[in-house]
Amino acid sequence: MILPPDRPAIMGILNVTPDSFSDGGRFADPHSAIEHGRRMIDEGADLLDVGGESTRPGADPVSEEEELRRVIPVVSELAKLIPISIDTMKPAVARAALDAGAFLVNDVSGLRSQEMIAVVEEAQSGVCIMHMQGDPRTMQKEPFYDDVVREVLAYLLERAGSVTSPQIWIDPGVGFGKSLDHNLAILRNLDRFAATPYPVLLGVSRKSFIGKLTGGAPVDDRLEGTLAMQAWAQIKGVRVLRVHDLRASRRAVDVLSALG
Ligand code: HH2
Repeated sequence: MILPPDRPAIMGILNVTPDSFSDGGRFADPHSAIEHGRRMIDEGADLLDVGGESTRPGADPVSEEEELRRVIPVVSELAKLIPISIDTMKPAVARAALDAGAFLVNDVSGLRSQEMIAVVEEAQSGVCIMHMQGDPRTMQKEPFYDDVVREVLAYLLERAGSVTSPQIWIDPGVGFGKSLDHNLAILRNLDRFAATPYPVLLGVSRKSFIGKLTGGAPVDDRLEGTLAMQAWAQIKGVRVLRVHDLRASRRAVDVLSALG
């Protein structure tokens, strides 16, 4: 897809899962997921990110069969209406979703798997490479870096060099094997990510670090914190914002983009 030149694209989050950290269970059946996707399109989404496996800290992995059952009907239907990315760590799910009409693989495991690289290469699809230290079950136990910004950036650039996809996005992976201080260091330095040749995607929506910075606000009460951080990301040159709250995010982006 062609990214808007004058504002970040808004990627609506569509979790077809019973256990995602903020909207788990709300759109777990394909019918309600498709309806929610349509609502996000009406509210100004530029693309939708369909996922069938929660990656929240401690989440249990889902079988390939179950993940396919959750996401493929949703991808097939919504790809007729809007660009779709598939949020998966499984090469077979990525391949099936691309066949069903998705244009990009959002791989939160950051193209660690040769098989995933082969899927993207063969389809010449888009890919978003996200950085994660460890895996979802263990990643928040004791994340450690000498220099988080340098290490995450180096990882993303190295992996981006491993594919010839026509559309490569990078994502520092806020909350994925990172402490509050690690997240803040990355956010302070977003311009270093934005200075690479690759568009930067960022997901801060409703994440736990926003709860921590707002006196322990619960997950359904993190909108102001989310919008504040997304505005900062927009100013720092982020090209794609991954969001739960479509209408509010789109309005905030449109107002800020009026400044040019
Ligand atoms: N965050 C989540 C999932 N996928 N993909 C990218 N590229 N960047 C992110 O920051 C990101 C992501 C986690 O959020 P969510 O989908 O709301 O929850 P869950 O993983 O529990 O389904």
